[in-house]
Amino acid sequence: MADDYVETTFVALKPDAVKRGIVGDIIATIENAGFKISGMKMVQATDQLLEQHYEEHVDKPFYEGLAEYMKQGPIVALAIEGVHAVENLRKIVGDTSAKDAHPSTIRGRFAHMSMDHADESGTHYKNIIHASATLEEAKKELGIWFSDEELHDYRHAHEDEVM
Ligand code: FUP
Repeated sequence: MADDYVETTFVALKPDAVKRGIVGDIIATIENAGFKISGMKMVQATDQLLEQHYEEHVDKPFYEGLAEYMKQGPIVALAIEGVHAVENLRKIVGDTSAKDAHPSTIRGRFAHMSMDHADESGTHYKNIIHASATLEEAKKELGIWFSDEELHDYRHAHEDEVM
């Protein structure tokens, strides 16, 4: 859609979301807010994909545990299109720390983990979902997880009723 405000962002439902069977609920939340799914697939993350995706974290002490958690099972990769999609999805997803996330957000609804607990117990910091932080990051991450053929251009009912 040719509109400067319409963006596509990258969302990943992490292995804990898939294993807990809450994928449908999370996708419904995103769809119910009026967003359009322009790409969706289940992927087993690899070291190569994660090193690209978490480029800024690769050298940090928590990276090894983060990568281990992200490889515990398949993730659901989503390309989500809508008005100010990057900012809106971050709002719907909630604070990185599930403990601090508002209870109306996806992280607040489905998790309560704190980073302190994860660090002290050696538990992975399971926070359900990822959404790109900036438009530049969204473009980079969509390129990592999707090929051009996997991103679909179609007219959604929301383009008439919501957008
Ligand atoms: P977000 O953009 O909300 O996904 O958060 P960040 O890019 O800051 O962090 C990426 C992932 O690393 C988060 F999902 C949580 C994890 N993380 C840790 O496990 N420990 C930390 O100290 C910081 C982040």
